[in-house]
Amino acid sequence: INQQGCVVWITGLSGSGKSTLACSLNRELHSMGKLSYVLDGDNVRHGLNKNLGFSPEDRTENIRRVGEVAKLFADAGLICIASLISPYRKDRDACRAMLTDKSFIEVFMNMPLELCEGRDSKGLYKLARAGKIKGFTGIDDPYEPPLNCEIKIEQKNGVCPTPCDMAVQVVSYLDVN
Ligand code: GGZ
Repeated sequence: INQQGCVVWITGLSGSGKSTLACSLNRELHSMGKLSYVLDGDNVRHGLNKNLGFSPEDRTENIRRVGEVAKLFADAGLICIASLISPYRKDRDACRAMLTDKSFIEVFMNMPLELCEGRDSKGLYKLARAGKIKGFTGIDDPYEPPLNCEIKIEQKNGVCPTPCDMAVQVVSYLDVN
């Protein structure tokens, strides 16, 4: 193995396609013989971060811990794919600051709220609109979009890129071979 580690940090609203991209990118990298690993907010919250909720302080701690773990993976030479809403800019920037230049690649899922809400695969937006979940990102908790991300994933002519298209976009940026 001769591989330089890095962190691909995927940020965006619930339902914006973060996990889909993470999974597709992971598969693509594996098929290229690269070592990669996905840290997904939803999964990490069942283990490492099961004592954390969705208050601003807990989200900050969630991101901090995942950032530290991602850094360890990168130090070990892996491409670590972190997919979390990570709604606050300062928290993402703190993760970036843990890593050297070029080894933190921020990917912004730039999908309109209406699209994410329309998908609502788990019915969480509906619950948030009904006031049954408080502090839901995009509804009554802020999402601060990146100001200087490396990669933006967005619709073209009103069409969403496929999981494969998204993965290819990231892989080309990473310049792995
Ligand atoms: C946002 C919430 C909330 C609130 C539960 N706000 O789409 P999902 O369901 O499967 O993924 C979301 C997940 C977000 O966890 P993260 O660790 O990525 O969030 S953060 O980075 O902000 O710490 C969503 C679900 O948890 N979920 N309550 N109030 N998303």
